[in-house]
Amino acid sequence: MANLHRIQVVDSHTGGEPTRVVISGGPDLGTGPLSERVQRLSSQFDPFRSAVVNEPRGSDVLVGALLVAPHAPDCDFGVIFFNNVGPLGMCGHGTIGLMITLAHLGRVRPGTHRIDTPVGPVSATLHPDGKVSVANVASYRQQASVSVEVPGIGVVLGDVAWGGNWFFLVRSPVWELSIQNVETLTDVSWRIRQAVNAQGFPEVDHVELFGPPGCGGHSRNFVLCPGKAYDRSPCGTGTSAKLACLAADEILAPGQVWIQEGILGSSFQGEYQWEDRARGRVLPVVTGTAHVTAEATLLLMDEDPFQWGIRPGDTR
Ligand code: PYC
Repeated sequence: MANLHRIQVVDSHTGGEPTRVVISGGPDLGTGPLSERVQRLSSQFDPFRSAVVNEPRGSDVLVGALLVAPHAPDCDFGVIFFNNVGPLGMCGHGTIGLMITLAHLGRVRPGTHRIDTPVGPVSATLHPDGKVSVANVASYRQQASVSVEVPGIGVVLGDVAWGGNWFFLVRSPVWELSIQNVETLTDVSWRIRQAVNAQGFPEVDHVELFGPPGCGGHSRNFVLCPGKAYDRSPCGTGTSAKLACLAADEILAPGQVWIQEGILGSSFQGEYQWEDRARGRVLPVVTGTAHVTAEATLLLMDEDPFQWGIRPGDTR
């Protein structure tokens, strides 16, 4: 068969949110810091990203994880996460999925492992009971109580915060966070994102809504990701950004547990320690579980008009 390319993957889900780890068949991104290699992925190998996560092999909600050699000397693995529209800085649910995948493949045992990412190294602890704790990059609130005029909604109040990705965490108004309401939640979150971007925060690409918990946690969230898919899990980087805001507002003390529910009712346990109290920087730890769902080989054939996935602009 002419020009058949094989990509070996393992799929998992973390609280309902899928991750596809690329085990082999990925592009050679060279060496150097992962912040540089992720740029190479975008500039030279974007069709690979699309082939792995987009339809017809994937879907808008799927997050890919390309295993690479680490650059940071103390790391055991390197990973570059990406979604339906481009790369992600870090991914909490994806790191939990990655650890469960590596355990499934017999490549890690319970214990703590250092993982290099484009936004810095993180630690992931695989516990004997199968839970995974991710000690994420330092997280912080950049601006509190930002007021945004959103067409069709009115004034929306929220915080801009970093948790490995940039978030707008909405304080008010509050919407009904139920799975029956995801179309409305997607629509309002997308409009909020556009207004936030236009109002001086172009870096914000995730929007996080909050409401009362439904399963015994402290809060429920709905997170809209950059490519307009909503996170089925409570979002690890979004939970990290939330912890930074709770710390800044003195609502949660260091070491105190915060249970963040996602839109499906699955939850992450979060806690933090201060990295630099004066600068509002926290070190979040997010704990959750993941399950392997498939081992597969993706086939890319030259004669397939959609071998690189369906990308906006590809249709005739
Ligand atoms: O868990 O950090 C996360 C995440 C980011 C985008 C989707 N999930």
